[in-house]
Amino acid sequence: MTMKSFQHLFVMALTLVAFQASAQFKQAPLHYAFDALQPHVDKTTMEIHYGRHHVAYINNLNKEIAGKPEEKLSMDGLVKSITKESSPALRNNGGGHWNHTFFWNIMAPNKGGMPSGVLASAINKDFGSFDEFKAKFKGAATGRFGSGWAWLIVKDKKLVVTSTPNQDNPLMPLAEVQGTPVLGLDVWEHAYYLNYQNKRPDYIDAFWNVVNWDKVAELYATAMK
Ligand code: MN3
Repeated sequence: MTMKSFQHLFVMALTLVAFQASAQFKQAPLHYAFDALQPHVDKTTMEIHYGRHHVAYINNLNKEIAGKPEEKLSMDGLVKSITKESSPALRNNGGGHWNHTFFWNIMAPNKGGMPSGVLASAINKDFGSFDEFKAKFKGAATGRFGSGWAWLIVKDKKLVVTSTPNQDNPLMPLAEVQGTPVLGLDVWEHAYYLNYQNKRPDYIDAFWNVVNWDKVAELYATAMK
């Protein structure tokens, strides 16, 4: 083999290694346009949030797990494996990827309104009414100091409102309140600052216009199995 073809082979092998290392977690396509959630979530925020923030979590996650057993895990498996002993890079970026993937999926254009069926009954049973649930969720979202998420989760077959700091997730064994998320709201400033500045409560109120309750009902049914 000539030196040149050896070098060529070496570069190809390196490319393959780099490709495999970054191929574990990928961003799913957004199932609506960047401007589809306007005026509630503005186009520029969606572009930057989906196209830069979420992508950075994925890239940093793939970098962190390259060559490690975590590469073989599913997204749920990865998040459920994160404990207090995990590296901050794994915790923040693993959570960041899961949380954002989930967030894009529970929103959709021309949605909002009220939940129906089994989910609506469960909300009434566990919170008293839809309005009481919304007030509780808003309380969790406004009360989360700094960056984090507000959640509606299923815990022991009941619906519970909770919140997590940073990119933590209720599926992580380290979460203060553990359960399966069926609804989540990103309350990091990057999620709302361009459109709402410091008015996080206005962003939370607007969120109800883009919640895809059909998707939430589906997640609820799965979590109750
Ligand atoms: Mn975010």
